[in-house]
Amino acid sequence: MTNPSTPSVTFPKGFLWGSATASYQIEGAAREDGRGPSIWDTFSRTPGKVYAGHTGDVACDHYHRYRDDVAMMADLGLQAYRFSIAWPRIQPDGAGPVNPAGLDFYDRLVDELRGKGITPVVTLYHWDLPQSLEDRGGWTSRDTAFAFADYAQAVHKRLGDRVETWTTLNEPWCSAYLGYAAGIHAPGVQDPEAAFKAVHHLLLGHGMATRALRDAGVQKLGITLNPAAVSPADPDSEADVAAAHLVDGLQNRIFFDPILRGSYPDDVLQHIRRFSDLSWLRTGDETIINQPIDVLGINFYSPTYVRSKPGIDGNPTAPGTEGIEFLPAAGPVTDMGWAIEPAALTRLLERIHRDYPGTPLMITENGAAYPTGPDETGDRVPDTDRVAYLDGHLRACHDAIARGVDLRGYFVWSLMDNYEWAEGYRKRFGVVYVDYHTQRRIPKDSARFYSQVIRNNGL
Ligand code: GBH
Repeated sequence: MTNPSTPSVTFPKGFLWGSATASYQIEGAAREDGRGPSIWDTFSRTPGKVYAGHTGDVACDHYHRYRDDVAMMADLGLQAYRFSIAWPRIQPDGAGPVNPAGLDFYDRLVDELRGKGITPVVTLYHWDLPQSLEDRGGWTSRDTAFAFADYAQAVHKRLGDRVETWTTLNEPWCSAYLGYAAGIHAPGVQDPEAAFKAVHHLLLGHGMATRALRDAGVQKLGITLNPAAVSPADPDSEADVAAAHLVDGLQNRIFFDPILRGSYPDDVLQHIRRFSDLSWLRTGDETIINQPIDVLGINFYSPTYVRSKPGIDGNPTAPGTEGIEFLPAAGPVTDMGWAIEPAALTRLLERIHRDYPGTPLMITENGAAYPTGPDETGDRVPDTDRVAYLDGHLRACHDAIARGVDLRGYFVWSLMDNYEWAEGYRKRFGVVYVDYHTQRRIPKDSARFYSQVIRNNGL
């Protein structure tokens, strides 16, 4: 661990330090106070979809323990907390009148945070779509974009006087491709055209909600993406470079370009034509998507390397990538099997800064799964590997800033161990350990390390 008296790198003054979670991953209380079912309730109950049939019914029971959790955040010295709102608590059927009891919870949470001097950063959508909207087509339906904008306004109406920073969507790539192409996330659909429609309607929903919140006076607005730090396995191979360009198009430019430049890239549209007539892309849509944003959230975990390998099957998360191999990690990996390469984060941030200049960036998620639990004393969780991961990636952020990237803050994923989607509770991303039998929280060594980073504004 670093010596607090000699921090070797210092972040800019005002750099924002926080942690992140998401509603379905921590709240539990799945049937309380009028919450309706979401696609994750349905998916997690479908046999074979989630590890050991785990559901978010109880999760970290944060819905009931939020006061203690906020006190713990304050003890750790967090300056900001990024959490998401469960749409099915606000509109149990995904549309129509709001459920005041659902809004009450976030009202209490926001007040609790502010009372402790912690800045709330709200994400409106982190994957828990009301099931009744999915029954009407989910994100493949244009109507869902309109529904999302209505929902965003309802939440803002209640919390807008106390929440400054708003994020529309978390990782629309995951919603669209994992949810509708690979089918490994809710709603479990496997249809490339559906995935591209979902991308578009998610982006349209982002644009409509952004416009509505802007009109309502919000001044800190953005979206969180999970861009791939994709590189060709052999930079001297033309075929590998072309493979990386396609993957960059499908994961990165398909989001960055309409949001920040006002149109989808031609090569990406051309690619999508293999699966769809694009009739869902209407004149004017790209203008709606292209709303000015104040901050672009970046979630980063691991790099991607691809190479051309004629004959190989496509990656199910990237429709039309037949003949492209996604290389397995060569070096050390986390408990998810994801490769660790902090320099890839620096590269990614520099690339975004270069190709899409002018938008302040924020790391809205970064972290690692490791299984470490309490030692023999029962009170300490010596997660040395997570400390090393965070240390490396924080230095990578600092390197990017030193090279001119306008990076404004960092949110560790995650505050505490939680429901890791299709992996259930078996993967632990928290800097705080959660005992799922007792709901006891134990700050891991990484939490203490992170507290010290915040105190020093550096490491
Ligand atoms: C984030 O997703 C989520 O926002 C968060 O809720 C989640 O708990 C956290 O990260 C940890 O997973 O999926 O096989 O194609 C990150 C999702 C991780 C998606 C890396 C792409 C590449 C491997 N991304 N992943 S694969």
